Amino acid sequence: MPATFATSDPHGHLAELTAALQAAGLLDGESRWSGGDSRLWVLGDLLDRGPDGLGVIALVRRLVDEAAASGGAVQPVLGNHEVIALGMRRFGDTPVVHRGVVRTFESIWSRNGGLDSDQAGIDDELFAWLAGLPAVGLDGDHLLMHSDTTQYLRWGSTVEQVNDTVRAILGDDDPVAWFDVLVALAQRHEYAGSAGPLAARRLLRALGGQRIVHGHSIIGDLFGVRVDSYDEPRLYCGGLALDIDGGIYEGGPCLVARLSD
Ligand SMILES: [Mn+2]
Repeated sequence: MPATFATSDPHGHLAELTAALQAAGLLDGESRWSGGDSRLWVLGDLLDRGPDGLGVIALVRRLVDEAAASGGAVQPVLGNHEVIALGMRRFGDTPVVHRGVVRTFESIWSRNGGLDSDQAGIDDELFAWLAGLPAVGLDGDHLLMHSDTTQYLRWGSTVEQVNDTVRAILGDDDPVAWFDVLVALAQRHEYAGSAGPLAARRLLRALGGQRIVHGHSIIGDLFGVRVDSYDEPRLYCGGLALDIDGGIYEGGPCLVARLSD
């Protein structure tokens, strides 16, 4: 059984991501895949906020090919910042009436660390690649996704349905439907607190797996601790959820979780 790893929310921090993957034994000194038949999940928010989102995307795309050639796999997952960046690219400052409110992708993009340098590199080919990323994945007992929300269930009751629905929306030109995806993926903290286990079980029962692995909510924020006070993912929700977002852009660690051997 090959080893399975997950990392999340690199947000344009190419050097930190590279170093973390090297420390995990998945990249060599030349930044080439050295993980053999291991599997690595990258749980979204590749770009925005940090200096080199395009560099992060280029690394991940190269590793998808290199890992496959070694009998392993690298599987990126859609984050809310991919949707923000793609929405900015496609709809820009076009006013969108969403739930009775006039909004634009540009205002959300600019208020959430969007970078012109990332936008400049999103050509049609990269747009299609990002828009085609799965929203959720199942790997053994692990259910992997970007956001700690049950909103995924609005798109279907199986992993395949959820991914097909989101892909169809992002493959189309309806800005209101795009905004629905954006708002849903911006939700967070639903597995925390006393209601968390019920929410987590509902998601796991529908989509499969025994444990949710997510990014999106920085461990320091979710648990009210300093981002320099931890160097491991945080298991919570009675063991039903694992938060792997160390909070790179706030000075926290780039975490690489080893999910199984
Ligand atoms: Mn996020």
